Amino acid sequence: MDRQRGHLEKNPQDAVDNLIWIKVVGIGNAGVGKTCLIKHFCESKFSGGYQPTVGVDYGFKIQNVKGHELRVHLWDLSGSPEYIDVRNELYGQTDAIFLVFDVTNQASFESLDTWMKEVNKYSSGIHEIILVANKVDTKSGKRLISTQDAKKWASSHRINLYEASAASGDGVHKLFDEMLHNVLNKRKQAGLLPKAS
Ligand SMILES: Nc1nc2c(ncn2[C@@H]2O[C@H](COP(=O)(O)OP(=O)(O)OP(=O)(O)O)[C@@H](O)[C@H]2O)c(=O)[nH]1
Ligand SMILES: [Mg+2]
Repeated sequence: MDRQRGHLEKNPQDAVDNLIWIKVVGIGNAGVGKTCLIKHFCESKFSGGYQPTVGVDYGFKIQNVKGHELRVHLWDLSGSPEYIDVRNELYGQTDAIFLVFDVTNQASFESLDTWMKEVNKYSSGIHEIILVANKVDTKSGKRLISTQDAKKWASSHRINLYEASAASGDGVHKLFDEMLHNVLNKRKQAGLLPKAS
């Protein structure tokens, strides 16, 4: 290819250096759909089989939000109680947490208080927390937790509720986009953002 001097608009190293690193953590009971939500956000894919996350999984995605290039680091924590020590090591320096429950699983909703206690105990610093009601694609007869009950819980903890389905993709991009927007706004307010390109 015939490349002239100055052909590249940006020095690749500058582009990498300018990426804003964001750490996102997903929590909630085993089987609520954390891994599937992340997979849908990163790859727009869904598979119906259940493979429990062993301890922790990790992935990243480059995402442009409001003219800023974000390198979003997604930490997918196992919801199984046996991995509490692994999770607790990973809460530090978190920018955003998405707390998930499954609308067809009462126990996953009842565990939300325990998850909030874990977050308050082990994560430090200012971060964005949202509640995700997942699996809203399931038939209405199977849904056990209403939007109203979920909203009530979320507003009592002063956090936003998002309804989503990792299976159909409904609501998935909205929840991640708004979460990342809010993280950026917080950084901006703290004077920690470079100028958008
Ligand atoms: N119908 C439906 N099923 C879903 C949805 N999201 C996930 N599932 C299914 O729920 C099961 C568990 O999903 P995972 O994403 O592996 O759950 P997890 O929260 O990561 O579970 P752990 O890794 O064990 O903590 C799988 O069989 C998925 O196919 C959804 O939105 N709708
Ligand atoms: Mg998982």
